[in-house]
Amino acid sequence: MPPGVAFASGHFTAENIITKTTRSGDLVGVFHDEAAWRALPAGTTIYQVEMLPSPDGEGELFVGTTHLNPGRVGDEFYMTRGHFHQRREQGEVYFGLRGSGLLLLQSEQGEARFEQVSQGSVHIIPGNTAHRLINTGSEVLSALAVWPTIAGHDYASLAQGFALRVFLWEGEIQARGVQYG
Ligand code: M6P
Ligand code: ZN
Repeated sequence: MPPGVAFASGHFTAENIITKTTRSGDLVGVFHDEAAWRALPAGTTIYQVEMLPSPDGEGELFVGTTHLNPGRVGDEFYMTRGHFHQRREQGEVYFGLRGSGLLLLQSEQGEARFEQVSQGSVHIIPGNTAHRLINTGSEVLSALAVWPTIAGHDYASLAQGFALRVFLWEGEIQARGVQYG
């Protein structure tokens, strides 16, 4: 049997699945409201990534699913750390499996935009584009991703954060630009 993915839960049906958990305490400096972030138990799971085993090397692909919990740090929705690829020219595909949220995309020049993620949505992330998932719904947001094994992750270039943040403000989902300086 080849590996599969259960549409309802987004979980892989395969042997040798590799799982990585990202907890609140891992996301230092990621959320806007530092006091609210400190108030969360450091062991609170924000997201988990399941991956199928892949060979490494030019031309090979990773397949993984991110399961991003619903919740907020202060008024800001839970989100992944987000990254550029170390090999900047390498792209990626995201595919919405369950839940609802946003895919935040940002160019090297700092221009940011969103795509709506929902069950069945397909997102082609071009090269040279940072990407982050944001769960604006009340269920787990699961999205399958396919990316080249050679792509690598560059988190350091986003140490200042993305140019847009997403909050629940007076009962509405609101994106706000961020001023750095
Ligand atoms: C997706 C892919 C992975 C990534 C993961 C979590 O599954 O894009 O490469 O690691 O999401 O995102 P991040 O690394 O930004 O925490
Ligand atoms: Zn990526």
